[in-house]
Amino acid sequence: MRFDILTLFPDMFPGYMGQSLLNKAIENGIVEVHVHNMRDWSTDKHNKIDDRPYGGGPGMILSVQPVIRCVKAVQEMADDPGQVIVMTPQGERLCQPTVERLATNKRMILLCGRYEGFDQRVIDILDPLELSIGDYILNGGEVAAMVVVDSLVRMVPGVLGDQQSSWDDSFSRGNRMLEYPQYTRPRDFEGHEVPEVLLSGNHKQIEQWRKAQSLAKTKMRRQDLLE
Ligand code: 6GU
Repeated sequence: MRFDILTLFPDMFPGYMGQSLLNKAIENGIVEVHVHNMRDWSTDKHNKIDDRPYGGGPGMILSVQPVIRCVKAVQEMADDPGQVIVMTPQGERLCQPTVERLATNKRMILLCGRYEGFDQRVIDILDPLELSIGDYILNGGEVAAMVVVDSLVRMVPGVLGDQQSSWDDSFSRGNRMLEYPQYTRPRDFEGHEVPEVLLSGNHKQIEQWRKAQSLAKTKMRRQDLLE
C-alpha cells in the first residue's frame, strides 16, 4: 500500500511515521509513505500557493494551479494513479466500513488543506473522495491524514502481529460493540482488585461475563451502535 501525502507542512509527518507499527511496516516494505510539499509546485516567483477569495471573506484559498500541478506530478511517480482523497471537514465522515473499503486500494493520494480550503475547481477537476474524521474543526488536514494512514495500515496483511485482531476490533463489520475491560497483573493494586470471574479458569463463564460487559458499556455509551 502506497500513500502520497500533499501538504504545506511536510515536517509534521516524519515523527509519526518513525514510530512503532507504521515504522516497521515501512521498513518491511509493506507500506510506503511519500510526503510532498505543495509549495514546491508553485510557478510563482515567491512560491505563493494561496490567494484571497473571490467575492470577499476571511482567510486564504489554496490555488488551483499549483495543487493540480502537484497532484499530476505525484501521480506520474508510480504506475497506479491512485485514489485521490481530499481531507476536509466538509467530507464524508470516516468510519470503519469506509476504512475497510479504502484498504482495497493499492495507492492513495491524500491532499491536506489549510487556510479556508481549496479552490472548488481542485475538487471539480480531481473528483476526489472528500473525507472528514469527525464533526469538529482542525487547523488543517494533516492530523486527519495521519488518522487515515493509521487506520488503513492496520488492514494490510502482515502489519499487525496477529492479523485477526484488526477485524475483531470494535466497529469492524462483524462487531458493533465496545470492548470489555481487560486486566493484567497484579491481582490487587492498592485494594483495586481484578474481577473474580477472570481468575476462575472457567472459560465459558469468562466469555459470558465479557459479552455482558461489552453489551452494558455499549448500551450506556453508544446506544446508536445497537440500533
Ligand atoms: Cl479532514 N480537516 C479539518 N481541517 N478539520 C477536520 C477534518 C479535516 N476532519 C474533521 N475536522
